[in-house]
Amino acid sequence: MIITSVRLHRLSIPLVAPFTTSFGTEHTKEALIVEIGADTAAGAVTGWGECVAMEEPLYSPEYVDGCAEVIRRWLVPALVGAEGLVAETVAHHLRHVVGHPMAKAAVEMAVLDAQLRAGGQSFAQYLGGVRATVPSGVSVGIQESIEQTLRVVDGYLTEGYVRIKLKIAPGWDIELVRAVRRMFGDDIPLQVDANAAYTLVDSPTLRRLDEFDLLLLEQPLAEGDLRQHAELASRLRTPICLDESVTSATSAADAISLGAAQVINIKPGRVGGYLEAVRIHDLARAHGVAVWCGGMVETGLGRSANAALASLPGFVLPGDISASARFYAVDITEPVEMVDGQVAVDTAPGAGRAPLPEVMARFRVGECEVFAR
Ligand code: NPQ
Ligand code: MG
Repeated sequence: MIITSVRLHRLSIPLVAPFTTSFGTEHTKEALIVEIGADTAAGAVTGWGECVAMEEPLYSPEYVDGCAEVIRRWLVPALVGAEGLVAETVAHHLRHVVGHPMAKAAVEMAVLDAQLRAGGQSFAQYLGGVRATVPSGVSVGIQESIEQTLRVVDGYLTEGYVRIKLKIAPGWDIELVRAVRRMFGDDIPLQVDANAAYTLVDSPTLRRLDEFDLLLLEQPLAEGDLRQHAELASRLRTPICLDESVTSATSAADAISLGAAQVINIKPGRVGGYLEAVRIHDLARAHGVAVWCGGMVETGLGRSANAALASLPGFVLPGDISASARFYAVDITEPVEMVDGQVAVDTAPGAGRAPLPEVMARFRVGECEVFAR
């Protein structure tokens, strides 16, 4: 294909409730959507990509307005002149730019979406999906009280979510998990996510989680602490799952080799795109390491693409792929639905759904034409 136009859309979308993690509270989703126009053998097509970077660099070094700048100044100029551009060569054309996986992933997703729309193939078909639906888990933010958390968890279980993930932080961990287990029993699939809030000094506290039979403990230590995660894993029975630490197939291989990750949370944005996400899936599967698809509070665009990824055979644990309604009263695409604990994998060409212009207009806080031929 040849890229004929690139437009960035900055949106601020209200959340149904504030979402609090160990690193902060979000009231809105600060979204960045990449729209690419391309000429292909099948004619002119539009491709859509979603950048998952947050408003502030608290989860990872990237942040949404920084991503827009990197896309505008360095990524798009490196692609517009490329002859015979395909999604499979986007990462190669962008390799001179150090880091910025979330910015790169957004651009690659838009190119892939355009390519698959032109070719009439869905994300799931292209990526190698084997399931028509994926089990739907939900991530529960830090609440005002344990009682409030129990009410929120009860609501999600009643809705049908098949797995609960509790956000934890120092001082908001053992008694929380104990209360949830006491109220809902030992049979509900339950896991916790620390978003890097602990250090190895906390291992006696974290070891107390072992009595609650959790599916996993997600990212207890800092992003760069692979060796420390391996040490912690040797002290705990609960499997360690890495999120922030896995930024590429290379770091996934390091984590597996070191014994730092018994499970891996794959987020396409964090690792530079859906193609690298599939490579991590393949690597983990070859090593017998379970993976599941994480979430970054995506709009329906990224949410649908994540469901497609999660339909690959190595995704053996429920992901953070909840319904649009978990976060949004109004999504910018047709909402992703959860029915009987499952999210359907879209079968339409490309990412399955596209942003609705009138809804984007409602939430738009910025727009930039990066390139037009
Ligand atoms: C995680 N996500 O697994 C994250 C981090 C996270 C679903 O738990 C706005 C945008 C708020 C992205 C809060 C879930 C967010 C966000 C948390 C991502 O670690
Ligand atoms: Mg996480």
